[in-house]
Amino acid sequence: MSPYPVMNEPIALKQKNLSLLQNRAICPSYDRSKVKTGIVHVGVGGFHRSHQAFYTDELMNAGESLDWGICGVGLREADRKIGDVLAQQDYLYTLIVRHPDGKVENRVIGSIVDFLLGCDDPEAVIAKMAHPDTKIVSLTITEGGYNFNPATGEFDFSNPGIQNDLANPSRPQTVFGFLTAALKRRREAGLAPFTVQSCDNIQHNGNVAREVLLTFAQKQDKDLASWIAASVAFPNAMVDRITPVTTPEDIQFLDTKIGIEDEWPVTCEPFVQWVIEDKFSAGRPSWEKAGAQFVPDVTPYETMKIRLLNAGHSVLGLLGSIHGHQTIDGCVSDPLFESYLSRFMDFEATPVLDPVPGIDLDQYKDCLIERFGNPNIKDKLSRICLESSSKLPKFLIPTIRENLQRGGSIEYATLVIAAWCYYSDTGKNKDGVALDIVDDMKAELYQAAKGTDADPLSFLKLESVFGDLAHNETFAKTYTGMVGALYENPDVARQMQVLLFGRE
Ligand code: CS2
Repeated sequence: MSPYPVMNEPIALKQKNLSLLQNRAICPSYDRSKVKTGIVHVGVGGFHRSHQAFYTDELMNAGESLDWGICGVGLREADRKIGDVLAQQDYLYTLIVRHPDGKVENRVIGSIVDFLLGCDDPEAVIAKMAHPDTKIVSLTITEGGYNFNPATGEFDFSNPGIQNDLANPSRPQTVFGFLTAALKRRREAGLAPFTVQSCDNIQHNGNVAREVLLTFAQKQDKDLASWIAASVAFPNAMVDRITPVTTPEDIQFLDTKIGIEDEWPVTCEPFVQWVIEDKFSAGRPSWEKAGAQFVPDVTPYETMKIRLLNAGHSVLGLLGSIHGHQTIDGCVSDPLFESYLSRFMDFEATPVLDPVPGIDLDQYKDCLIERFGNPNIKDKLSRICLESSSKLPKFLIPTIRENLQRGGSIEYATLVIAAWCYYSDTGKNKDGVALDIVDDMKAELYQAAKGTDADPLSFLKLESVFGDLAHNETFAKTYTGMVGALYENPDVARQMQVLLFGRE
């Protein structure tokens, strides 16, 4: 029997219908008409909606201040759809929290109260960021959005959006142009600056945001750059909640089983974590009351999360794609992949991690495997492998480098790089089925990978990704053996078995 009662007609998700939806989902208990916008958030993807917006909604439900509502911002044409859907639903959406045992909690989130599209009306976005009520501008702009070369750390001024923003400061296209234009306006108006709060999976995300913004601002207005350097806070943070891409089945589930018409809900796991440095320029919500943790130094937490969870995802994503797996839970239910992931975490990632205050790493890793195995979170490998060129330099390559320095094991991670080469070159899995590769560097990755026959190290010569890794003899030797074997026989499971058990 279905665990859900037979529903009456589905009800459209809108403010005026919230009282009718109360018995179908947890709904905001606060008066949304009294919510002020204290946060402007750039990048309203699934992750922002399952994480920061969720924490903020929790706070308001708990009776905390209503001064921290969120105005979502999209900068590109591709963000138009989410803006339109949210506007049509009075900025409400449903978070579908799926537990491993099949339990589902549906919760209507009310903390987003507005949305602006930068490419339509840049002035409206600048004005909102410069508004006296705005205290925080937060970002989920993806690992690649910080616009620096991961190998050299240099800011990419050749990016056409950056060129536009330097030439037309009042009609910016990139986040850097918007932030500087709004901070300039606040300074001229005698207002305190907002905090710039990064929520991306980058080691020292706040420091990185500061560095790239200052580099950009210096080119535009040195005096403004000095003011930003002296007065804007950029807290570092570790953010975590697995949030797969919304599927038509999620929409259908809400409509037919729960009776909520929501055009763009978000599905996520029950686990959620946010560890933040308590450094804010103009105050902050009491997110600790909703379970966030404020610490003086977030470094060990973020390193742990990026090098175990995110790197673990990439390990499964690339090896699993070639093998023919489709999802992360599909990978960890395969004992070979589960053992491989554990071994990578225990032998390669953990030895180069510092101790993390209050966290038992063995428990953390067990919990990761359990989270990855949640059979109700169908996290597709295509999402995990998306933009690998900006993920691997942050998630996996630092572990290889540090192990090379201290003579540690590198085999498990190196096979992932070899698999990435094979994947970029052939675009197929071991059985010849085409894979859907989405990466800003797709063409360069393909060019470099396709030279492997003539020169086994060809792929590594992409210096913006690998830096000087090809010059390391130990790495070059290990990689050459693995990539050669993979091109000879793409049955990646054979090589995984050899590493795990010393035999096929
Ligand atoms: C994933 C992350 O994009 C990726 O490769 O590892 O999106 C991951 O699911 C989140 O960081 C979880 O917090």
